[in-house]
Amino acid sequence: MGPRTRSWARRAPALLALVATGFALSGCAFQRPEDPVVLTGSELPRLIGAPPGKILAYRYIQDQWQQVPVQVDERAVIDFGTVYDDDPYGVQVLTYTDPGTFVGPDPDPTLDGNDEVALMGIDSWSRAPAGAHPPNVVAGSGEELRIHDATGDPIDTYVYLYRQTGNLDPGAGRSYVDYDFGLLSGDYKGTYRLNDGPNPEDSTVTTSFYSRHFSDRWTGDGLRITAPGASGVDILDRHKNLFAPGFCDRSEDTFNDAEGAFIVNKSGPVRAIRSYIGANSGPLTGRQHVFYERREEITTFLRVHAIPAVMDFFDYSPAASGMTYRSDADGDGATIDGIPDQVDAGEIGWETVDGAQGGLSIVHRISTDVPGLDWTSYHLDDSTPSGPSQTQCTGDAFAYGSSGPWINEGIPNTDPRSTPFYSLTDRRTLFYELPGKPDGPRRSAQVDSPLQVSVAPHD
Ligand SMILES: [Ca+2]
Ligand SMILES: [Ca+2]
Ligand SMILES: [Ca+2]
Ligand SMILES: [Ca+2]
Repeated sequence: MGPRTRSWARRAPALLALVATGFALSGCAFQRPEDPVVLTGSELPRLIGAPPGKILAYRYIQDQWQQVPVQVDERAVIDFGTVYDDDPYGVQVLTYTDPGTFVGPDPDPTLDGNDEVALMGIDSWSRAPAGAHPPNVVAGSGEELRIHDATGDPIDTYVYLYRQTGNLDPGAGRSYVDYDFGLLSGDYKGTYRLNDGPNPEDSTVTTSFYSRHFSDRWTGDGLRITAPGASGVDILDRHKNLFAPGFCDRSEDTFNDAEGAFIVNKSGPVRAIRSYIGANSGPLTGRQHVFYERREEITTFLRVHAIPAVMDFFDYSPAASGMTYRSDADGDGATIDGIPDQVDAGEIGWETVDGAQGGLSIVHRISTDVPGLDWTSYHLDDSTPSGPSQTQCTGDAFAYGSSGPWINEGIPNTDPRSTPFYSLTDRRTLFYELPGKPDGPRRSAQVDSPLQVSVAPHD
């Protein structure tokens, strides 16, 4: 019995269980169906120079090659002025490109070192024997990706990338996520009000596990969990941003109302990307959403002069009533019902909300080089908010389970156009779950320990 056969024999029960139940009961990457594998072109030397549409992914399963979805997202170093169709600002960033925005296409239309290649860990399987390759691929182009889950099963899984000689769809005829950027004014480059919003949208993201809605650049105002067993009602009033509770001079509405621009809007097959900049006197302050089938990563890049504080929170809708809110600062939990609760605050690493409406796990990570920056969390559940600190600046008149990180002290300059400047990014990773299944500690581990990939030539 050779090593490969032995490896297969060890794996077989897990694989059979997977096939039989459709659930990830065992077997490393299969335990993490939420999680992607993302590589840069520089990690895939045999594919450098290939047109993105020619890159295919395969898994090797029961001695057969099976195509699985893969996506190339091109990136380039651009000047922020380009995003605004303006002269250079002298500040550059490596970001996704988009022919549909003023960022434009990547100057190198092939896979180059800073482009990204994304696929899903669950699409990996067993190791292919040396010499085996799928039909219609360029000789010497195969890259073997070995995927390791440091949080789970020690048995690794494999997926293969090739440059094709044919014209197969890199999505393998599937799409895990559908993003419809619906700018109401019309074509983005022809109609977007770059200097003075608002710019109303009816934009949606839909997967088999959730849907999201956006009605302007900074206004995320819809969230339905459609995982098996979830009711699918819209539990979100608003994703909100303020300096302080009830202080309405700055909010996601005022951000929308000033200058701003999109960097990228891109849809599937593996993931969708929505990224933009412009928040009042922070025209380079931006937010990037990356949507996968069961997971969404929201990264907010603070790039603004010194500000007194900032909050980033979800205000749920009355339809979230009955759900249980928890965080790692308050494990007892509180019912979202518009009736005030005592909830402990702190530097929350995760929050969960759970009920018949579905499950949502949210992992928070703030990274900054601001020395000694302290922060806490915010919570307000009150259907009849009153007093200046409970003024609802945006959205409906109610606070249902309003919650999220609150940097409640001054933040020095983070605008790279003036020096010195600090960096501060806030990443909120959402996992869309079956009712009863949110798991803050588990999801935190997934965020902190991504699926590990090692690449080797496969001939
Ligand atoms: Ca590039
Ligand atoms: Ca490129
Ligand atoms: Ca309550
Ligand atoms: Ca509200």
